[in-house]
Amino acid sequence: MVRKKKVLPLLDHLHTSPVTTSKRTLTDMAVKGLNNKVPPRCLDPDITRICSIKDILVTFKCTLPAASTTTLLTCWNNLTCAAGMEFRHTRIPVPEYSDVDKHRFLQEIYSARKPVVLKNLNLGSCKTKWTVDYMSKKGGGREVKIHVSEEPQMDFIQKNFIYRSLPFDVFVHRAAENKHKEFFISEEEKYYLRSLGEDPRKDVADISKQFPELAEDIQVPEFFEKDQFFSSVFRISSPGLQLWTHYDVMDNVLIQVTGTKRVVLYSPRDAPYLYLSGDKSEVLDVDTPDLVKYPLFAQARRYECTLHAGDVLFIPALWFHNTVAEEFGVGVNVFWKHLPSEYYDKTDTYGNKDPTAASRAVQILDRSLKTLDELPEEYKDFYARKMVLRIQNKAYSTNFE
Ligand SMILES: O=C(O)CCC(=O)C(=O)O
Repeated sequence: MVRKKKVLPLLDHLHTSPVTTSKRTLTDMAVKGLNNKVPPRCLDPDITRICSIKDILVTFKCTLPAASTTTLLTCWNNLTCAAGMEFRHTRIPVPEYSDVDKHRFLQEIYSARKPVVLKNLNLGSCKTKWTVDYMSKKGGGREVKIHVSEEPQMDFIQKNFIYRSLPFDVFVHRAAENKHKEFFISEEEKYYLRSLGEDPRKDVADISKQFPELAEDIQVPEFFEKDQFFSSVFRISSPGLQLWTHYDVMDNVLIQVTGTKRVVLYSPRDAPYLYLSGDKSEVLDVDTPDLVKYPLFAQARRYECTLHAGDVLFIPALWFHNTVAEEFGVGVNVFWKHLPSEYYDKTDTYGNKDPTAASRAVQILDRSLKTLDELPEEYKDFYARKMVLRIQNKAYSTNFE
């Protein structure tokens, strides 16, 4: 029998709606989907109708007593894909708190190191003042570097966007419209501004320096000491624009001043399921992911919230986040150093370079991997597994949920 512990996460994902599938589809699934991991006999060639995905899994469970959760999930993912069923992650709502002051934030929220939505904070006059016309007038004609993309889903790894410069006032008007008379690629192109420092290689973004006339309208929640401040960044998006899943190394609050934004978050503990490339996840489409290519993604726990004008999302360092602007909107996110300064990379102007000790450890790991290459495959595999165990035993924390 399959051990209960392994099957439980799988059962969490069960869909029970009936599916009809043909013998041909089953054979295709066996060949393509199951990656030869499942003996073909579990797919009875005489079955032409399957009552539910659950029935298939019961068959798998009996036929694959030693299957890991990953293998079972792969089977399940492929079956649902092949049967044309939509994958749906369970959504864990991000908790909401109202009227939180510094004391309560530090006592109740901050120490838990989990995202929360803070409502009803005093953010100053920005919420009512920051219309398109006001922003353009006050922000003026200074040049800003923006992302321009034909597709709403921006992909940093495949780079499906270009960088262009526009005067801030022109940019704000363009970002607020759905169709453009003047454009770079197409009349429905999308825009995204992540504001930068004067010289982005040396200076951090600080709206009070780059946009002082607008910065005076916003009151940033004072949840940290002044000397911990790192940067404040404008995030202005066209309607529909989706920003890739990534993590930052500093704590931050995302202040949604106008517009509505959906944010999906994943715990740092779920990094193994996110197919990382640097600080970004390769899984671009978090709603309908390609589970044949990314089977482990089904195991990532999806936290979700929708930010409305005036909401503030606390994103603890290392929490992955993916945003979709449901309408044109202006956000400001504020990063602060929650660790002592010496932990951070002094050349980091974005808040996303790994702490120096982490970067050094990764360099040493790369050297170790090169050294392992000197061994024959069988030995390399054996010692690599031992090293992984050592890392798990020595460096994994047990101090988490
Ligand atoms: O609001 C966005 O578009 C992205 C926000 C973000 O990446 C952050 O707050 O770190």
